[in-house]
Amino acid sequence: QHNPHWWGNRNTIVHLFEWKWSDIAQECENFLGPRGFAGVQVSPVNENIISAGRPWWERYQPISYKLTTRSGDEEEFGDMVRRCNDVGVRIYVDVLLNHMSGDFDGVAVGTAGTEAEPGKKSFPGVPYTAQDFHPTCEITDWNDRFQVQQCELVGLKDLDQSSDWVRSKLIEFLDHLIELGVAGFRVDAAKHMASEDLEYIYSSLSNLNIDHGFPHNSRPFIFQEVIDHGHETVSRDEYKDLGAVTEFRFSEEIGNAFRGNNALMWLQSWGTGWGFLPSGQALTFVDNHDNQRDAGAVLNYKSPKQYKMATAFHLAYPYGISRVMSSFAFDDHDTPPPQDAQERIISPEFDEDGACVNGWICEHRWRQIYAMVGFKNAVRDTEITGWWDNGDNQISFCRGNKGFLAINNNLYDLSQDLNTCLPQGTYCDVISGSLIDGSCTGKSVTVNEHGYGYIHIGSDDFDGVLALHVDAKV
Ligand code: QV4
Repeated sequence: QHNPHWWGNRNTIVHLFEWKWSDIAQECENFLGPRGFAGVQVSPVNENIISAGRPWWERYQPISYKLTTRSGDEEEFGDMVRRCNDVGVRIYVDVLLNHMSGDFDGVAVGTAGTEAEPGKKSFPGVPYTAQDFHPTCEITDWNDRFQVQQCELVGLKDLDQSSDWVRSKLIEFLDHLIELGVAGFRVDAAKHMASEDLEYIYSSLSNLNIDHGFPHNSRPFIFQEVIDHGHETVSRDEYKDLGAVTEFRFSEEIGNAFRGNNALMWLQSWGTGWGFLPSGQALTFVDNHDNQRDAGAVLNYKSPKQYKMATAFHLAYPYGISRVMSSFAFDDHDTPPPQDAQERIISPEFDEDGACVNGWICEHRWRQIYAMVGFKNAVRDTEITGWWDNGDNQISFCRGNKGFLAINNNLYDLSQDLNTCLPQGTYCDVISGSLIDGSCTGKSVTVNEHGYGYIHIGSDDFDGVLALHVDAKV
């Protein structure tokens, strides 16, 4: 279940973290479809516990499988899926199969109004009772398989996926989403579930809904959250044949490289050469909603120049199933999404350039990022050729004769003739500007009959990247 069911030549997923369904529906129609995005990962859809201050992570504490959250209800969800599919943008849902909510004093009321007593492992909305869960214990040793898979991840009540009842409820929930037209799932905390149990669940799912444009016998796309930095007892390899796996080493290494801890010249062997999973099994990202909040190597929107360079490389280099992050501004781990005084999530608003203004970051609307989504579509199915580097932090390469990327992460200028591999002509650099009505608002590069062009990226240029492709020929 590794096929994401992309439409046409599209090939980038965006995670619209905490967005409301009605806003995503509009975003599909107004922005993602026209810009060639392939799909959206949406936040958890099922009912969750209500935590004081409404941190984003309350949505990782389920109360029932009713499709009502702060992002909207079932009707709005269904409407979003249909409208996004209509413009060729797939929906992937973040699903919580590992656990229900953590402890709560007394009776909790979820976002759909369902009551539960998590402390007693009682979730009548499903229903689940204590016997559907593993006995309570804490994970203290992350290399102890029993603890990782049968104890409670941060105290979240740990479902027993070997039980027929639990399996049937999980399958029913996922099938309901398939019926509504989704293309697949991000499986949260997959590492905390036995791969045999997941295999049973995935293989029991219905085919995708043909009424939403999926071919007969299409299997749901699965990508599993397994954090494996290497040498872990529970490894990514146990899951990779069941579906794609989040490749966290990609995120860490790309952050390291673009923070300057590792010369970019080494990226020539990026991918399996770095010990990453085979391309078709790897879900790749510069940052995700968890690790963007951790200090460390991982880059996020707070280091925009480096972040845009890393994203350009991510989307230009042919490796992995790419996902870009679209965040809201945060100060700390618990910052809630933009919300009003009644704690309702607010809709993103845009300025005249299309950038988000009211607490939403919308990296996917940054020109340098959506332009690379277009680049990736334009160069689809080409190989990497013509690698060049200066022995340090200046690199360039071609994608067949369809695209060319150059990056300068040195503190001096990149100025020289380079092989772009492109047909003769003038091309618009889609990073510094856009091609509008046949003229380029940024740098343009003239490519001669041998495919060479003069490339300049100043060390103090606003962006450290230059990208040319055949769909942006002046
Ligand atoms: C607290 C204590 C615990 C204690 C517990 C019990 O910290 O030590 O056992 O109380 O009383 C929130 C709080 C957390 C709290 C917990 C339970 O932050 O402090 O525990 O709730 O009340 C998200 C957040 C978590 C959040 C959780 C549930 O990141 O902070 O916990 O949602 O709301 C590992 C896993 C990996 C996981 C990653 C975070 O291998 O699978 O940790 N990633 C996924 C999601 C992530 C999500 C979960 C898993 C859980 O990407 O966003 O956690 O669904 O690496």
